[in-house]
Amino acid sequence: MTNTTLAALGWTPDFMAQMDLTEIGTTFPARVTGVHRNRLETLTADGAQDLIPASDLNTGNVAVGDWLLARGEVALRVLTRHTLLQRKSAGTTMTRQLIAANVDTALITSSCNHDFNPARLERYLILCASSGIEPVLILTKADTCPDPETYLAQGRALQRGLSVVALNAHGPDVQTSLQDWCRIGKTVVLLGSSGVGKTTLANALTGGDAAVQDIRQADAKGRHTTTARYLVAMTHGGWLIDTPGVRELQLTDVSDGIDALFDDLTMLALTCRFTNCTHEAEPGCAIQTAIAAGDIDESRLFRWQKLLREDRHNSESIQQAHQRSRSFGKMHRKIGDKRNPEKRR
Ligand SMILES: Nc1nc2c(ncn2[C@@H]2O[C@H](COP(=O)(O)OP(=O)(O)OP(=O)(O)O)[C@@H](O)[C@H]2O)c(=O)[nH]1
Ligand SMILES: [Mg+2]
Repeated sequence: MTNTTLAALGWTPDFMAQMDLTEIGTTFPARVTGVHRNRLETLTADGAQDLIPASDLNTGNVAVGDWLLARGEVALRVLTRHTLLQRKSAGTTMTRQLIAANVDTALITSSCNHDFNPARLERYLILCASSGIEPVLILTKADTCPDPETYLAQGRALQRGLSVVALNAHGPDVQTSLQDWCRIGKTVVLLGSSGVGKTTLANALTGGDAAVQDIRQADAKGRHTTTARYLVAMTHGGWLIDTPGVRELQLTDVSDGIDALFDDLTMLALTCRFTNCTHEAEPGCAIQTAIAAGDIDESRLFRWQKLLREDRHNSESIQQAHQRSRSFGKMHRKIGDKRNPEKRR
């Protein structure tokens, strides 16, 4: 096993530092490239290897991009991640879904057309801010847009210092345009709605030929061409995770990310006369004053408040669901104890 190979896979000294003495020499690191219910696809310093999860390793808690320690054919444990992207699962179930682990950069993708939606893009930016992942906004289909510059300006306005790139995902310059983020040992993830061109970009960066949507059906609702997540090598080094488009990204436990993206509003709110100001009609509201002066766009205030309400609701609901399942477990154990003569004694 060579360290250069592991480093190229994204292995860093602080993963090494997590191995205890009994694990050094008896286990080996493996990076997860695909997750299945009873099987994990990985890459090790010796190449691709399928691993079986140990009995106490739930593959529901393993994400593409994770580093595992393995012995023989068995995956033993997941090493603490540098970063983790997760979202609230679709539908009403109060669970979180892991998207990808140990990602350095998120390529948040949108098209330069009616698909461009600030509220939707802000959700991805918040997810990145709360996970410590650098976001880059990629605006695809610049070849079909008469004025990409207006979209570039709108994109830059979403977050201070945000890198925004407009391109044609079918064009010859994709690798050059994105080379700053696609380097040896680095991992990028493609995020964005269905049909914006994530897989087209992935193919350009990996030299692959994964299926992309037929452009005539690109607007058909509910069509998702990419259905699973995999870690794939990029042509000039680095690793890429393509993801299926999500219709609406639901956030949970991201209040720190919301504060970071809307830090100007958060700071301004501290100067309102009332600490519990709702920024609607109270006297001395610093935010309403800034809106009246044209310093803040009112729609941004609405988006901020909506996100705060949603995050609070989802985080509380998930906590309540956990509490419910804990008390259910306790009740179950008590009933079990009563029925079990060994424990009744
Ligand atoms: N003209 C043009 N077409 C593009 C560009 N990027 C993507 N497309 C087309 O847009 C359609 C959708 O692209 P995909 O790459 O499948 O989109 P996706 O984001 O992976 O979609 P899901 O897998 O459903 O999430 C395809 O027909 C692509 O050929 C671009 O920059 N310019
Ligand atoms: Mg796709």
